[in-house]
Amino acid sequence: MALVFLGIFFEFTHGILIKNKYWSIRKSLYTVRIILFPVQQMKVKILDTTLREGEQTPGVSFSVDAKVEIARKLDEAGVDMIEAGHPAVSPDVAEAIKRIAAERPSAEILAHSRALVQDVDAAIACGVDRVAIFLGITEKKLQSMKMTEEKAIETAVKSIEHARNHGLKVRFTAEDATRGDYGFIVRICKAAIEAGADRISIPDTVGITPPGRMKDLFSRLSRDLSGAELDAHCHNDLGFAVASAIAAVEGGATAVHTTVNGIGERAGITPMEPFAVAMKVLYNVDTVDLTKLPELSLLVEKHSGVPISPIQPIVGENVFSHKGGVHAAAVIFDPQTYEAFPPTIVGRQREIVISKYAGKVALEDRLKRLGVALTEEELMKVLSAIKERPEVRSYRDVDLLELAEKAAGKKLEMQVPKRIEALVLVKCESNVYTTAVARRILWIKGVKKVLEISGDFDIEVMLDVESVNQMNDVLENIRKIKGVTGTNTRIVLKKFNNES
Ligand code: HCA
Ligand code: CU
Repeated sequence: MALVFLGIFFEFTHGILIKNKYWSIRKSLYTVRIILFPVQQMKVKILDTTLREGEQTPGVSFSVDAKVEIARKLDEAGVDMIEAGHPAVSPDVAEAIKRIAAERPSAEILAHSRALVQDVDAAIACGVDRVAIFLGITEKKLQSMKMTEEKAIETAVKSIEHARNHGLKVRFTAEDATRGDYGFIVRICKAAIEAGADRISIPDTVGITPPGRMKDLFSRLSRDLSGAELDAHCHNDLGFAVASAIAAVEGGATAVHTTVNGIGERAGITPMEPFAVAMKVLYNVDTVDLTKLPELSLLVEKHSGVPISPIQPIVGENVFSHKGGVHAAAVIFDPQTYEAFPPTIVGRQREIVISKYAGKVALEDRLKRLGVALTEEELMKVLSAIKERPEVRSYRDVDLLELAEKAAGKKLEMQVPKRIEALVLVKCESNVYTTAVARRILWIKGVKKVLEISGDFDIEVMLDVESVNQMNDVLENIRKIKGVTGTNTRIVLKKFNNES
């Protein structure tokens, strides 16, 4: 595919100090990043189903208020459709859908439904814009429902017509389509379209379809079901969910189903974050506001209790950090060397980790940012001290300053604000698994250590942060964790230590 220049990203990087004995200048305050995008312009809508598919994650049950809060954030981020739940499941699911629909967000609000008139009635009662009616179409599923193909078509058509007669838009889902008989899928979908469905969902219900096959399937269906809008719903059982969703779009899908953080049945479905970023970076296709992704992710982590892994694309703690000496040096020279796209496009920042893997360039750069300039010999001393302590996973500014003072043999003043250390005592609800809460706290940026303790409180957290504002953020993030009932914070004024 031919490429054309379409995007420029400006980002602030630190200055590099170039000096000799007569002059010094600071250069390259900005990095200009040019990304090439394919010419062919695609369009795709995002349907978020965190509240329906996401609540089918084992262990997850969102409160009605949590659903309303998540739906507001999804709407703010600019998703096109919100699948708010399956009202026939339980009264609280129906209530949440009603409340979300009543807020009249910009996004289209959907209710999920079996191909049953009473399910469709439950959707109508919620005041949604659209009902998503699903029916299993594989031979096995039809056998289990004791239905012939003709009966299945009749059942689908009946529920679709019922919804249309009550003024609802309809999406028809041919459940497990990627394992179904192609001829029958086309037949039942054509009947659904004729009955009034204007969207057809083609789910890879068990996450078994690799991207190449997904693209072919959507190309064929776009041709054979001309006129219908096609949705891709990709499960992640074999790790294909993002790739197959992108392939489906290449094949002709006009909407992709996602959940925040990829939650859902079993291994979940396409996570919104990498899908939306891939659409922008690879195809220059705008979907949602990318800078909203980290906060959406945290919100869903909090309400679902499903922790984000540090290596989760886009939103994981580590994914914009560079550790290896070679990597760090290259990134300091030019971030593009080891970055697919600038972290700023999702509102995050790059970090350079100083550990036994660090090299001279990374260390010098970090010390320079602290306003400390060392001679070559002093720098090498600090570096070898760092390499002698492999157990230190990531050096903090205060530790580096201490090493620099030792190497220089004199007191050095940091030109950045002194860090704040604090101890936070955390109380949990009596029925929560404290270790799960402790693990989640450990992933919050600024948290140094987490201890499970006995006594009036359940967990003790040691913080090391740059400012009072950052301390507030950390406390806020701890309080947001499901199961945390309260915190009690003490700031460290002085420290006495027996460790070397
Ligand atoms: C389900 C099945 C479904 C439906 C997807 C869709 C699937 O959990 O009820 O309606 O597009 O994966 O097939 O999630
Ligand atoms: Cu699904």
